[in-house]
Amino acid sequence: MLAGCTPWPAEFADSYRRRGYWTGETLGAFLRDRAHRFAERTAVVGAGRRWSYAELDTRADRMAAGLARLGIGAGDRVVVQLPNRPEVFEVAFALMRLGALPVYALPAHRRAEISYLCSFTEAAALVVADTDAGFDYRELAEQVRAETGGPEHILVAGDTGGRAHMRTLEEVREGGGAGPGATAGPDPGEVAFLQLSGGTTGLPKLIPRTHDDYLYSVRASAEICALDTGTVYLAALPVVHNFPMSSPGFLGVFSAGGTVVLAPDPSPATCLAAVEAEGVTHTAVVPPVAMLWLDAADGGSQAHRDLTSLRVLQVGGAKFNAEAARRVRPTLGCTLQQVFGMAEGLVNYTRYDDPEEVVVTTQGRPISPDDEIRVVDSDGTEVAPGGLGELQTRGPYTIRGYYRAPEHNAEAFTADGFYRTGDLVRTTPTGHIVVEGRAKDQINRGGEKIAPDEVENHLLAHPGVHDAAVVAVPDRFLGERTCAYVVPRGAGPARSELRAFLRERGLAAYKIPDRLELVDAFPATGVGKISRRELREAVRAAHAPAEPGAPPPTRAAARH
Ligand code: OOB
Repeated sequence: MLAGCTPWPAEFADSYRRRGYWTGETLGAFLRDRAHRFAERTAVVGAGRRWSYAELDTRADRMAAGLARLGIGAGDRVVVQLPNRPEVFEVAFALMRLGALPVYALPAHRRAEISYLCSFTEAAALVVADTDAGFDYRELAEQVRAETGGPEHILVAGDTGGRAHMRTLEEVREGGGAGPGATAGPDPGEVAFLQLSGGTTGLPKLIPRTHDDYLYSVRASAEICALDTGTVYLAALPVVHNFPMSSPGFLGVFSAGGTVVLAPDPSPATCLAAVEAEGVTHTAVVPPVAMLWLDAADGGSQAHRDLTSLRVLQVGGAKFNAEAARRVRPTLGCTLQQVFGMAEGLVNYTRYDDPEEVVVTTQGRPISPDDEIRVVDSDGTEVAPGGLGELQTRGPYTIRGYYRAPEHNAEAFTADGFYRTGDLVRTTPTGHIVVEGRAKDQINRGGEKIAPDEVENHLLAHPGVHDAAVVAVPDRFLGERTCAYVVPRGAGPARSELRAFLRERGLAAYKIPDRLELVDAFPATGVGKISRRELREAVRAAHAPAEPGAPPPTRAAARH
């Protein structure tokens, strides 16, 4: 296995193969097989293009040959930051056919994140769009180059704008010739790509997923979601995220021979128009987006849309409020499916034949009979059935360790290989999971995950900041928003200056605190050095949530 990754112990790997979960297929071979079976069917629609399965397959081969000519090959890491355009599939499959690893970055990431990804993975190339949603990714790539001295190749979907040291994807593809050459292809047990974790510590962790483990979750998801050649799936979220990639996502759709429609943004105006125009049957969104769609369809700006083709709305990434969940069927006329997943592996779905009450009040049950689930208290002891505790899991598609992170792995995984999800859950007698809260140091801003530590470190780099604590504040729309409490040094910076400072440091916009509060001091928390986490708890307790309708501070908080 790729250096810096933790393989499954042999007895587990053998058993997952014996049980038929790991079939020995690579993602490159998977696309080839579908191209044979579904050749002229439409695989992808987006950015004004429609590609058949055969066309996507041929393009991926040509792109692979072109990338190989640049010297990109097995084991190389390539940071891919592309919006929802068909090229993202071409590039991803090309890299995986070569045994090179896409490292998926979100379109929202900026210099801080991309520089980190490029240097941490020692990336051989960075693939970006020219411009998207008014942002110039080529400039970002130049800044990353200037900051990190790498990567060697910058490849642009679209136009390089005359930058001599960048190549367009078209040039790479055209320079490649007909096919991939005679490479044996990667081992199906190898890591196929690296995905970003939400992160709980200062820097995001990378998640290595193998061909075998990932394709199992894809096939099983496509089956649970009953996808077939008639499926038209709208990718409303960035497809590089695990949810629209594999739960069942575009890969599940390819698995079944359906069509993926790429939406450039998740707004109701864009997406509900696409549902009507393309006859979309399935789609996946995060809770705040679901709420916008519900309001737009329910007498709002998109009330005139014909949404009768829509069969399933998946909602996941953060807890979907039961009241909003109840509105899905009457408003959109489709089935709700709750999805509780994580890029580390485990994915839970409510099933289509679950009673309505289960669908609106639980976050589903695991994909696999071999997903092992354990709910434990703070000592690591299993709680009684139905009790509240932290979810730990291990199974045929859940990683055993992050990439190049031995110290973090020692904390994030138990000695017997269970992943500590950091989610507080309880299970129902039917085996469904209800997510009740979080034990981990992470903020979930409408599905976008933020590590408070990472933002605090950026704030602390400002000379006018003495101390900083970033905490979640409840929010009816996003679930949570971020608030940074800052103790200034001397006169201290203005709030607007701090925000500008974070932007200049190249932090993605969703990580910039929604609220900034300047305070004289943080609450005293006893003697000695306290952890950042304890500090955040004290700060949270000292400042009652300001959101109207939010729960009152707890008694412990009121004491401060
Ligand atoms: C998905 O993946 P990630 O890696 O961005 O985030 C995982 C975390 C979970 O540990 C949990 O804290 C939270 O996001 N989460 C949910 C949830 N789905 C994810 N919390 C409550 N209810 C839900 N339905 O977010 C992801 C990956 C694959 C499929 C769906 C979501």
